[in-house]
Amino acid sequence: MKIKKIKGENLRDATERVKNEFGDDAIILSSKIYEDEITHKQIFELTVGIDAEPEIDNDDISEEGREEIVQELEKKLRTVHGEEGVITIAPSKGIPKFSVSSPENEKVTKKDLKEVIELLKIMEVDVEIIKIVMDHLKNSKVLLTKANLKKHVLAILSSMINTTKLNIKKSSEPTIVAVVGPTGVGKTTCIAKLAAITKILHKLEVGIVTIDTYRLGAIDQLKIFSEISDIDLLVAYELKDVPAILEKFKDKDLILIDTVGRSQKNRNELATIKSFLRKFKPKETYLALSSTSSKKNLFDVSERFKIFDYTALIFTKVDEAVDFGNLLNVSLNMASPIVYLTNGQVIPDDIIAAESDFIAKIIYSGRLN
Ligand SMILES: Nc1nc2c(ncn2[C@@H]2O[C@H](COP(=O)(O)OP(=O)(O)OP(=O)(O)O)[C@@H](O)[C@H]2O)c(=O)[nH]1
Ligand SMILES: [Mg+2]
Repeated sequence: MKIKKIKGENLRDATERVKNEFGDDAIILSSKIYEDEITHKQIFELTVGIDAEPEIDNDDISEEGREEIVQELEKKLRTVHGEEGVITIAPSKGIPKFSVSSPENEKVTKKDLKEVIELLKIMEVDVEIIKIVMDHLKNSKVLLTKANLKKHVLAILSSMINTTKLNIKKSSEPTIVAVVGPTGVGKTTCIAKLAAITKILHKLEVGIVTIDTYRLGAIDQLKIFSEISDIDLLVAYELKDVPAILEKFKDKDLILIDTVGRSQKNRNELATIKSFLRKFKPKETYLALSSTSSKKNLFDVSERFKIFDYTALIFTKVDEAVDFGNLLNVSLNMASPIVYLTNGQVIPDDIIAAESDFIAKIIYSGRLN
């Protein structure tokens, strides 16, 4: 795709110039209004992308052949999960299914592809990622019809979304999982949900450890939950408490470690949490991020929290988010899989095990259901 900047006296003028010069082929990527330094007149500038690809032509392939290739491609794109003999800590909810319902079997046009680009931009998907999606679409353009375009975009998005599961082997060693993250993102709530699911749904022994002795009321928050749900809770006030805690919880299947929320900018405070986690040696460390945060903030947090060597991401508060492109942006940027999404305050209901198809669907639709 070639990028060009077209200027005009006003928006209509600039748009007409784009049309005259490039016809329907141009995709408007962004617009800017500024004052000319010499004339002091307002200038409307449009940045446009010109697609040099030829028209999409899929006449050569029969209907049956096309369907077969589509299925084969989708099979390849889909991430395969699951391992025998392990218990996956996942909520009981089914993942909502989505349907593709365009009856037409016409070829896609450049306009259809432009609409996909616009939609992904609105959903805050990174421009670089959109380019990859479009490249994939172009590679399979002989297969594309109006009816299956959405299905293809979803399959491509899904193939780019890396997810993982919390698998527990019922063995002599407890599985230790820590959750770290900035303040107030929903770490403790998420831990309570995971603890309740592990106990109630999977009938496993679970213990919670909190190292949050800083925030007023933090211990009480978990104490109340622990009493209601009959789940053991221990507090690590100092590093030297850790061995005794591990000894007490040695028969648990899962130990969840709740950490104090800290700003990503405060290295000393993060280092203190790190020194606790070094002692606990968690098998998994999850970075909890709020889906409502800006891309800039999420990139900064996920970069600075790298000191914890986190193994997966939890996106909290998806129920409050207005779009979901950042789930893909951050996960791809940090090469880190997504393990859970949390979608509300209710314990233990509001948690969803991450599934690439589901995340692709919410990114594309901008809706949770
Ligand atoms: N809407 C919504 N609210 C949530 C979700 N998860 C947590 N919350 C709310 O967010 C607030 C903060 O949750 P906590 O679990 O205490 O957050 P935290 O990260 O442990 O906070 P600190 O320990 O203070 O850093 C509470 O009001 C929760 O009920 C979610 O998925 N959706
Ligand atoms: Mg907390």
